[in-house]
Amino acid sequence: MTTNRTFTMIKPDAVAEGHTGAITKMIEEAGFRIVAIKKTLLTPERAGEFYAVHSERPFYNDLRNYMSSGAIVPMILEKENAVADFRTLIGATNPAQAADGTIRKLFAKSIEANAIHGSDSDENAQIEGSFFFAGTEQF
Ligand code: IDP
Repeated sequence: MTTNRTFTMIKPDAVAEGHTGAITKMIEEAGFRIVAIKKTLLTPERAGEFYAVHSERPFYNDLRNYMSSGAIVPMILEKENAVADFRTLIGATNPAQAADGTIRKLFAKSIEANAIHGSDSDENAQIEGSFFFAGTEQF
């Protein structure tokens, strides 16, 4: 089912460096409506749960620690073709390969500390949004 929604979170490096406002501005200027937003902290356990799909990867433990190292800003976003358009806006996982003008090109520090998450399917957008937000928090 296509929902026109995606899920994102600004990751600890970008929040700590004060890029939340600039990134949120880029997201809104690209035509996304913010349906839900908050600032919160993941425990290593919750971070591991969010990235459970990567549990066999060599970077999994580092990723859990990184994602629980500081505040994050999760959001649910709405726009036609949201999932694909948002992946284009954030750029490649590795900022060295991210296109000019993308959020990761502008703000990411490394392949791990890459500033922002974007869901890779409508199904995952729904699952990931529900991981952080109750239905009553989505407007
Ligand atoms: P994506 O976030 O672009 O969808 P995924 O492959 O789903 O990329 O990886 C999830 C996250 O895990 C990445 O955003 C990044 O923070 C981290 N990650 C991915 N590959 C590596 C790696 O090779 N080394 C360290 N961290 C990685």
